[in-house]
Amino acid sequence: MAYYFDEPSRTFNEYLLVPGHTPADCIPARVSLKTPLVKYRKGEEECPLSLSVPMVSAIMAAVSDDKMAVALATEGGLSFIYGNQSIEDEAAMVARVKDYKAGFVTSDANLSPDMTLEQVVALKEQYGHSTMPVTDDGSAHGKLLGIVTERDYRLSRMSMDEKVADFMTPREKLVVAPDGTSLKAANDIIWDHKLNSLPIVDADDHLVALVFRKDYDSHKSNPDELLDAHKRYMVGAGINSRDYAERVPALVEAGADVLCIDSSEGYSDWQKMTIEWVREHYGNDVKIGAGNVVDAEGFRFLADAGADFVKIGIGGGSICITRETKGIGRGQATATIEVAKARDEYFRETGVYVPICSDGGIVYDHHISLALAMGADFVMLGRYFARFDESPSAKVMVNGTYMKEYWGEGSARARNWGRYDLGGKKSLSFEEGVDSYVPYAGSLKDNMAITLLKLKSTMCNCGALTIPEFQDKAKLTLVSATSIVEGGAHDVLLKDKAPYASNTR
Ligand code: RVP
Repeated sequence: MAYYFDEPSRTFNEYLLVPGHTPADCIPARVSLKTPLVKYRKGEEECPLSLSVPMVSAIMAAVSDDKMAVALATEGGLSFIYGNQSIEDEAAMVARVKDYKAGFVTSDANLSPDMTLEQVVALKEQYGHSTMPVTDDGSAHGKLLGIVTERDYRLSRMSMDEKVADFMTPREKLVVAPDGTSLKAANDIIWDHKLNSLPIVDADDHLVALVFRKDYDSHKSNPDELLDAHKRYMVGAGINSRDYAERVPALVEAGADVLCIDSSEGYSDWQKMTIEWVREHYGNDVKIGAGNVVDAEGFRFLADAGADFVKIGIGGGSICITRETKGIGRGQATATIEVAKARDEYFRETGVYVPICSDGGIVYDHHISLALAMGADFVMLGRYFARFDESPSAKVMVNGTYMKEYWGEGSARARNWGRYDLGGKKSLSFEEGVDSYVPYAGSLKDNMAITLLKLKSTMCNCGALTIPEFQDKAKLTLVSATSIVEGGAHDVLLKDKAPYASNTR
């Protein structure tokens, strides 16, 4: 006979936190959001890999590329580069994150000396940069011949045919610094010479990068940034349970800090075999998460198989229709609560703490607080990050409002059938995800600042200064349907709904 769970399957919307005592020194400025990313013997050793903030971006083509990874690591979270691309392309994205030197910019708008003022103006409009290097071949790393800034030309006085060579500031008048110059030293040169930008050149005078005054300032103002032992941004990468023998070595070689098996349903022998292969070839040096599961059995299976963290969630993603098409899944809150209990039991039995990640279904910022209070160590988000400038998808105008495209990995657009496949003919695949728009929301930095402040504030309401303390002290209550109505603005006529809604979703 089939097994029946006693409790219904519940979502985050059905829960609220009840405040606890807030001591006078419990203020958002003192809250630490540091959280473990991979398993460790809690109480005996430090976690070898932690996040500064408990947010990771989803393993999705519409969400996590190298640009997103740099932006998120700057704020203390981590991206998992999407795996539904060739091994070479995924490894190249990982390598670009690891090679990224904060403050050292590879210029995307470059000039050659024979270009015209008209082309300069067009490039400025296209890229929005007022400083453009001039190189012999017009590339980002050609031999440096000069620089053009707005101070070099006057549109009202000059002909649009004038050549760059005739009005650029030539190489001999430029202050440059050699490759290998530290950011601090570059900044000193910028200040000493009252520059706005400093070209970095190699021994043959080829352009390596530009350092801008404003970038150095922003670097200093990111105390949470997630860096490895060599001060490079940390990055994760998605893998699958088919081509791991080729993909894992390429990603490790490229410098991935952590891997995650990306599958809609992770309680399977395929995941076990993938983890075992990694352990056989790399021991514990390569960190690998697994999932997704939604109950204690699934967690135990992956923890026993050696997963470094376990991801929770089936069918709760905003673009996911797995529950409709296949009738499998579980409410994200219930799944998180049950897996968290299994994680704690596993820790009591073995002394090993396996972090868990609540993946999908975070709609409001306060859902992050709820997921953590329920025991998640961190959360994975797709829709949330897809809305920002840094996501790889297109920004489009729909009915007068800016939107970003966002599509599921199980949609016909992504064609990531491997994530859902259990073997068999590809032609028989069916969709488990949709293609959609999400409202464009601006920069990741601005949005995350608000989200994290809300989280810290909630933690203080519960008297907690750290995530483990929050999980320990949190008091949660189920809500009735009518109390949900009471929780929103009600019985008033809203003057302008837009700002209220856009901040939270
Ligand atoms: P959300 O943050 O609610 O947009 O959910 C993102 C999550 O949804 C992903 O991390 C993944 O687990 C899941 N997903 C991705 N594609 C699909 C699909 O097409 N069904 N689901």
